[in-house]
This record gives sequence, C-alpha cells and structure tokens, in this order.
Amino acid sequence: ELGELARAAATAAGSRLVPPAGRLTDVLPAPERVEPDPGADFVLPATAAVRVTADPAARDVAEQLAELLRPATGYPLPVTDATSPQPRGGIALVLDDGSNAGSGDDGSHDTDGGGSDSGGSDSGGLGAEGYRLQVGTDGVRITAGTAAGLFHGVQTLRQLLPAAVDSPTPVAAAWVLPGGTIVDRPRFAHRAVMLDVARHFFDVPDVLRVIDHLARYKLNHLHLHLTDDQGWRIAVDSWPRLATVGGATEVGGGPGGHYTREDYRRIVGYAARRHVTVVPEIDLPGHTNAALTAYPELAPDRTAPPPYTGTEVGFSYVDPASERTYDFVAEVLGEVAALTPGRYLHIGGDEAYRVPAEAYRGFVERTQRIVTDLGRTVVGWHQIAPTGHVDGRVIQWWGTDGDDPGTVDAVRRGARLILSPANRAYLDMKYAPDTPIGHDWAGLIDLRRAYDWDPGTHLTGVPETAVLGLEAPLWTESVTTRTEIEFMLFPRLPALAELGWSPRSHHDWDGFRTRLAGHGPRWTLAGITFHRSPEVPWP
Ligand code: TNX
Repeated sequence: ELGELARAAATAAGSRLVPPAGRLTDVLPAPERVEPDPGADFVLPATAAVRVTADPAARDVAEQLAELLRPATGYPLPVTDATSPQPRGGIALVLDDGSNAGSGDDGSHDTDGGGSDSGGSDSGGLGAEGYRLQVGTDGVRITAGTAAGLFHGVQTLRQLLPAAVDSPTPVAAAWVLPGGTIVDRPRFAHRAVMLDVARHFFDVPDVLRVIDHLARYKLNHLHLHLTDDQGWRIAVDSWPRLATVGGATEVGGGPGGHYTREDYRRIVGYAARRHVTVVPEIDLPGHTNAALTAYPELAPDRTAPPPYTGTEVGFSYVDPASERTYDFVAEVLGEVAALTPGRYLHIGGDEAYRVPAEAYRGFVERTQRIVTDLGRTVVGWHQIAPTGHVDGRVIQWWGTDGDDPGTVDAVRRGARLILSPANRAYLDMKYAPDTPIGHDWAGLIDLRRAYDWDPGTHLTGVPETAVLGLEAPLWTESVTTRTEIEFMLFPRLPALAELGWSPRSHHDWDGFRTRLAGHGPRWTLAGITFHRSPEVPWP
C-alpha cells in the first residue's frame, strides 16, 4: 500500500510522517481532463533524473524543473538527454510536435495508467500551450508540442507534489505524486496581470517575483504600466530626461526610479524563460504629467507642470496638435519595441478627459499607425474603441456594467478584446471594507466576486470568439511594497487564472475554494504574503 510505503520511506529518512499523495483533481487552474489512477501513485526517488528531448527550449524547461525541485528535495536531479539511460523512476519531458506519433516508449514509464485517450498518443490537439502529464508507478512523463506546454505541465507537476516542495530548504519527505493522466490546455490565449510601476516604482527583483507568481498559475502575459503622471519608468535614449527627471517621483513623494535598458531586458528575458510575454504600456495622450515635467515642449502650453505625486487622473496630456509630439511618440515606441520581443505595444488611451474628441481620435489613429509600422500589434484601453480600426488591434475593456456599445462596435469592426472588468478583475480593489490598502470605486472584490463570472459571455454583444482573454490589473496608488503586491494578488490571482485557463464547464466555486485552500501552506513556505479570505477553508 502506497501510504505505507511513503511512511516507511519518511521514517527511513528520519523525518516526521508525510501526508499521502495529493489528489490529481486538486490542480489549479483546473485542467481540461483528469483521469486519476489510484493504483499508480509514484514516489520520486533520490536518484531520479530529469530526461528531456534534445531541444534548447525544452532543455531549459527541464533545468527550471530541476531548479524548482532541488531546494526542498535535496536531490541532485541531473538533467539528461532523453536518449540517455534512465534510472527507474524519473521524470521525462518530451517535446512532440506530432510528427513522432509513435508509442514514444522510453522504457521507464508505466503507460497503463494513461486510460483511454481519443486524442491518440501524439500531442496533436494540445495546441500552443497544452500538455499531457502521466504519472505511473515507474515515473512521470510530460508531453507537449511546445516548450510552453512543457512549462505549464511542470507547474502542474509542482502542485501534485506535497506542499513541502515549496520549502526553500531540504525537507525529509516522501515525494509522492498521485497516479493518473492529465490532458490540459487553456481556454483563452491571453491570461495576464498588469503591474503599475508608475504610481509606485518597484525594482527588478520585485517584478521578477511577480513573474514567478504568474508562471505558477499558467498566466502568460505581464502588462507593465510603465508611465503615468507620477513617474516615467523606462530609459529612452532619444529622450533621456523622461527617466532621469520624469522617473524621479512617485505617489506620496517617494524617490521613484526607472528601469535602465539593461533592467528592462532582464525583466523581459526572465519572463520569456517562464513563457510570459511582457506587454509594455506607454500611456498616451493623457497620464503624461511626468513626461511633461521632463519635456515641456510636449505640453499644450509649452510650460513644465510641477511634478505630480497625488492620485487624481485625467488632467495631463501631450499636445495632439504638435508635430514634436509625434516625433516623441515614434521615437519612444520605437525604442520600447526594439527592447521588447513580444508583439504587443499598449498605447494606453484612457482618461484623456481634457483632449477634445476629434483631437483624441486623430492622435490615437496616428499612434496606432506608428505601432503597426513598427510591425507590432496595438493594445489600448477601451476609450480607444471609437477610433479607427487597425489590423489586429486589441481593446482592453475595464468597464463595470457588462454593456458597452462603443466596444461592441469596435469588435464588429475587427478588434479583439481583453477583459478587465474593474468590478471583477481589478486587483487594487479592496477585498472587504476593512482591507487596509486599495480602492473601492468599482466596489469590493472578495474572492468569490473575482471568481464568479464568465469571460466568454461577460460583455453583452461580444461573442467568446472575439475574447482574446483576460487581465487582472494591479494599480499601485496605495501599494508600496512587494508584500502589499502579494497581499492584493493572493488569493485573487489564482481565481482569475482559473477563469482564463479552465473550461467553462469546470467552473465551480465550491470546488475552487476547496482546491485553493491547499495552496495556503505552499504560499507560506514560499514566503508569499496572502489575504486569508474568510471564504476559503484554509488548513
Ligand atoms: C482607473 S483603469 C485608471 C487608473 C487608476 C485606476 C485606479 C484605467 C485605465 N485607469 O489610472 O489607477 O482607475 O483603480
């Protein structure tokens, strides 16, 4: 009996008793298909290797898996070529683009646990991010058509191991995995978090840590709100004072800061390794007070405004009637695009209340053309909806009432949608009246409110096929530290992650909060601060 074995192993290792294997059905976000095989639990041996297809991106996923498991297990977990001999009981990561649809038998894995699979034994149907994970008595095997799929499978594997796997130091435990098969892929292509680094500046390590949180729950885009009235956070060579002058402030009068090109490259590279794409936002034409303090020539009255450290919105804008403004837009967006491997450039467009409608339209349409001329795809807040369509453009809807004819019309003209309903997805809203930080202009957002909605039908008149996905923005007027970031993200981030990833048919509040409860101890071990939502039966 496996429980016996696990206990014996733990005793042999001189540790306290270890819990039995977790449940294959406890994964979060809920996988598309789960077939438990209670007879096929697997205990990871100290001698295990991680075998991986000879492909650099797949190899890197295997290295990351080993890096994740070594601290808690204390096992060496060498990463080896998929063709090298495997000690019994290892982990295999197999990149299978479908051309190799054979049995793929690596001689070490018990495939009996796999159950029937109408999809055949290749990875066809798994798409750009899907994976298949099989746990049998002889080992674990993750198969995917892409390195991103393998990476998501690795996140599932982490969750199947006991919570102690999140310990930063070795724990003597039996590393049991529940037997069976998971076949999984996302419902929506775009699953994102936004971090506002403009209202308060957060340094590179803070941002990297947020990327880790995204990766853990299979989110794949990080939107960085890089500029606002209170600060300009990215160095631009052609307009150097943006960062040195415009970056030296933040809400509340703190020192602010900015990312050098090297800092930004580090963020983008760290994200890429975790299959997260950075979406940089340069908010235009409003939310530009910091830029105007650095370059008064962009201001409608050519006069530098005082630096702004308050939290009002809608008062500043770059002059839409000046040619110099378009030099600025083209040069800034050109440099940011050159540093950004992802396809999206977010041009903001929100709350430019003091720009007359016609001037606003002209500005946005010209800026959109600058983006498409750079070979990139436009993203903008839904205030850009009434302006002209450009190929591929994406509108980020942050309304609160599920009804928005302007956005529906933009979709009819070809736009696709990222949903960020402020009363569901805004991570800067308070959980409850006594939440010490955050806003409540879009209401209170407790965990259930964050979880209980359907992105596929949320905006009246927009079909699910037009929904690219969803994003949870964290505005930081009141958020000043990494701890506070995490407090606002957890546990709502996993709720939004499940909405973005899991099939509609798996949506289940009671199941969700029960599965989520088991993540509390993981977060505690990983040093992640979280709000102990009263709706969750935390252990
Ligand atoms: C609205 S949402 C804003 C931000 C604020 C946020 C605070 C959006 C596009 N604009 O400028 O930070 O509310 O919740």
